[in-house]
Amino acid sequence: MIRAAAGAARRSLSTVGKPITCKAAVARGVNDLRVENITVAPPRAGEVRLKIHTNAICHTDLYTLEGSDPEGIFPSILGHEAGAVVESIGEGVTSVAVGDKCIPCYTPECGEPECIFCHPPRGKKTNLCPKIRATQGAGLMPDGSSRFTDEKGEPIFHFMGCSTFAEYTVVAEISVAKISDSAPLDTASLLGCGVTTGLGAVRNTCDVEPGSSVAVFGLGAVGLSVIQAAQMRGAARIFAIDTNPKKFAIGTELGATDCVNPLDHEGTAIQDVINGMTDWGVDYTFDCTGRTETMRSALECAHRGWGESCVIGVAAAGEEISTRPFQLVTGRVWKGTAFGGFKSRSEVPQLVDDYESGELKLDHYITHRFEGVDQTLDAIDALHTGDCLRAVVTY
Ligand code: NAD
Ligand code: AHE
Ligand code: ZN
Ligand code: ZN
Repeated sequence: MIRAAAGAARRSLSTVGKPITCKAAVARGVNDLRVENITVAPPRAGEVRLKIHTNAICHTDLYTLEGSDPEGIFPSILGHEAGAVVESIGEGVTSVAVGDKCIPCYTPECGEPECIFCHPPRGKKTNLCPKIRATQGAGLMPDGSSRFTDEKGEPIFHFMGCSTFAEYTVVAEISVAKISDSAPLDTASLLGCGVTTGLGAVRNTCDVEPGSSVAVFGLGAVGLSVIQAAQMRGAARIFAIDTNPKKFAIGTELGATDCVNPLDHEGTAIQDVINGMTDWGVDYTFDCTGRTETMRSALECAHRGWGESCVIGVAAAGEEISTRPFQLVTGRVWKGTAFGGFKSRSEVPQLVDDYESGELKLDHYITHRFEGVDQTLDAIDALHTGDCLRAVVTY
């Protein structure tokens, strides 16, 4: 009798199947972020509701808040680099269960046999599953509606299929990577975007081989994780390039052999500076700034005959890249990467395991810590100071 009553009491306290009112940092407009109470509806079929425990702020969140994202919609809940626990699951969800630790991923992985992106023909590798990209880019769930409403009952849009600047969020099951139950969610959140992207740009997109040379433009968490991965791959020479010399210490600690500040070479294009430090250019170059001019510089200091230049940075709406065709005719390859080419659900869990085993060092990326949704703005301010790699907000 007592056991049944306890069960009934637990169920009555449970939020399963009920709307949850919680705090969120709502992007009401360009550079207009407000902490509000919102209501998060229960997950529908194929969806999962998550309790967000930790949020790392990525530059792409700022880029969208600043109005630079052509897909940017307001009002919306931003955030896409988080550690979470499953609060409830919708009908048909089988890959995660209530209580599982997970990382929401903006590159979903449907894994369906007929998906040529999850199962590419002839073994080609990509992580660009398009299953829900259209609705995700429109700030909606796969059925075309939102799970968020504000205090007036008005809908609020989703963002990158994650929307982690809220104490609770709803995401598609195919966007949830289940991770080890022993993983610390603050560090695990880093693997939701920036650091995974840098690691994957080296390992997957460019497959950097031992003994090669690498040049990294932009030493934020993304660029530094490129350096870390290049060092792990045995690169012989690593150029670390940033206009903020304060970044060179950590760059060197992670494996950079040459630190170069473009501002020290006024009047000389940075690609000419780097080319002047090499015989024929650099084997692999990476843009981690989001500046189209720097993307061109990175390409034009790639090695004659075989150099590969990888665009990681996200450029503002309307920005385009250009170069002389001759740069490509003489053997350079211009490519890009989304989430480092990692398949989210099937490959991110291993990165968490690599961190827990000590093989993958991550703690150094967390330079600032904040508590509570209310401190999201403080965390964003920290990223703007130039002294911050990742600010983690714990909810
Ligand atoms: P960040 O702002 O922390 O770092 C950018 C760095 O570039 C800073 O250190 C800054 O000093 C430096 N910089 C600015 N101008 C420069 C110049 N002219 N030359 C050299 N360095 C310069 O950003 P982050 O969080 O590391 O992200 C880097 C970029 O990658 C952003 O554009 C972000 O949107 C993008 N991003 C893309 C993906 C993807 O999947 N493709 C994933 C995560 C982030
Ligand atoms: N909406 C933006 C997309 C910008 C972009 O390229 N996003 C990256 C992730 S940045 C994470 O910090 C990406 O992986 N895009 C793949 C995709 O499918 O969007 C724009 O510019 O339109
Ligand atoms: Zn990001
Ligand atoms: Zn797919």
